[in-house]
Amino acid sequence: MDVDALVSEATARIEAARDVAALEEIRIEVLGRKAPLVQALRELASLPPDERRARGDELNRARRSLEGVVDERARELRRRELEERLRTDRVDVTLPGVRHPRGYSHLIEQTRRDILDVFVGFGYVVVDGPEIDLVHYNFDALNHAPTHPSRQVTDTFYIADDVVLRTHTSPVQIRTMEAGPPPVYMATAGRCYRRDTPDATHTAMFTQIEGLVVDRGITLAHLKGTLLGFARAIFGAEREVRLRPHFFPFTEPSVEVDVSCFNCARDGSPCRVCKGEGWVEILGAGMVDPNLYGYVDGYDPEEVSGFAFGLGVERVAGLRHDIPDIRLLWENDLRFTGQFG
Ligand code: FA5
Repeated sequence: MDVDALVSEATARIEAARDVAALEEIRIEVLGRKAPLVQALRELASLPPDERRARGDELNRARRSLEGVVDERARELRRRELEERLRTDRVDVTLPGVRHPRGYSHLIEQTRRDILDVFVGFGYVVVDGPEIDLVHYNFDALNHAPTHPSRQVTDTFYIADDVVLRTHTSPVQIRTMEAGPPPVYMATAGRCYRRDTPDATHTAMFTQIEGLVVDRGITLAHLKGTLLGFARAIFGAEREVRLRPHFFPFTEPSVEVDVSCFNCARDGSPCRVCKGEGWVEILGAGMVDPNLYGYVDGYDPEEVSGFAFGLGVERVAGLRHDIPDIRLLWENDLRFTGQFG
């Protein structure tokens, strides 16, 4: 074997290797177990002792020389590959980033939270109630006469003779009083269902927030003060409220509550929010009818009194954001909902 020729041929091949993988193939051919040079080293032992040393020196030098060339080439190739990667992987930090769309709460949910936050701030406890409820809670225990029109199948979704999709959140008043003695400072929110024909201010499914306070010495003045605080938190610090007589079966006296218009100078000129009235209706309320205490234990109308109120979340959202038709809130067109994200 001509060792010099082998070394110079292998060196040329190693130096010509185009990448790390090709270099590794060549390394196995010239320095691997089956390489002629390595075989020759293995066969040294069979040589006569006087030839063995000189041949051994020559072969080992050749091997070390080739190992050095391989190492050198590997370093060179790795350096080039790194340079190439740095060149092609370069990040242009001035390019616009990729925007990852973030989720957001639906406007109904945002409004629900804003309103509940106000009452939590007043110290109310937030409770939950079932959307499918007994006629007992939805109507009977709320003092609705057996002939009350809202009980009719044309107004209310019945699931069975004695089970309805609740038409309001007021059943939670009775459930809360059943659950424990006074004092009560409770707020609840949730979906309600009515067979109303959909229009700009009505949908068959909508969201109400209900409040109930029962304690010693509670008067209509407390109700008015509470609703004034609520109106100012939600519609602006300058707002006033006014109570107008109304009727609900479960409150006596009952009132409808208006908030002073937050959109106009209130000088009678045309206004799309209050229609020039200066006032906007926001909710129904009243003093808890003492009859209701008869449906629960531990509430003595001689000892305690209370007020309750209920409002429509979609209507409040519509007023605050100038939404002309609350059906938009349920259509879930992202071009609409995205404006409140
Ligand atoms: C009630 O439901 C009473 N339970 C409120 C109440 C509670 C009074 C406690 C006294 C004491 P009313 O039917 O007016 O009242 O509904 C209250 C609010 O729910 C309305 O002002 C309106 O904002 C909303 N609402 C009622 N029906 C619909 C509907 N079909 N679509 C959207 N919102 C509605």
